[in-house]
Amino acid sequence: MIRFITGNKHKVEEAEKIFKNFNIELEAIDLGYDELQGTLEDVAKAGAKYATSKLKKSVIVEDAGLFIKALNGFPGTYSSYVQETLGNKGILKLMENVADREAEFRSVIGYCAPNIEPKIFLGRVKGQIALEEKGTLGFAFDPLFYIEEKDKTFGELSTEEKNQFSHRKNSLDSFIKWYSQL
Ligand code: ITT
Ligand code: NA
Repeated sequence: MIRFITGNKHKVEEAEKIFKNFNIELEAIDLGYDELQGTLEDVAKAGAKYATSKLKKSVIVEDAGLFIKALNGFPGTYSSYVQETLGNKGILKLMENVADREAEFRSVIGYCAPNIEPKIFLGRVKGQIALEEKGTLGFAFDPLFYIEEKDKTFGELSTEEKNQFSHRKNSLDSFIKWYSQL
């Protein structure tokens, strides 16, 4: 069993399905901890360490974000705040008349357990910022994130489809691979 510390129910839904394929049960716990500002890696490490010290148990946390090349990686580590303030409309506005639409979602899983230092696992996926929002599935930036091979945005993909190659799938795969040989 894995404890996933998060306040984001969409992440839980995606992660549950991924872990299920490995016959690992997921327990989601919303600890409501304050995130420090820093790289995804710093935030994931600090979050995992904090949650372990609170619960005295092994945990994973995730810090994720959308990095847009033409905006020098913005919103990046500010993704949560930017989603709540500018939203997808605001991102589209910033990307008006910008030809280079290249973007990347990144996910960093932080794992910690009592008496060990936190470990991190990175996952990424490349895509394009669409010209308009498309689809009602997924969450947050998903309707903006266009995948050329699928000719669809993440907002038009079911959880199962998104789970085939998302940043979260890649970081969790790398975590599960390591965890399985502990
Ligand atoms: P936690 O409690 O797990 O921290 P959170 O929603 O604050 O949940 P993050 O800080 O990891 O999550 O993620 C920052 C933001 O990036 C998140 O709120 C979304 O706006 C966006 N984001 C992350 N993963 C995404 C995904 O798969 N699809 C769309 N947007 C995503
Ligand atoms: Na967060």
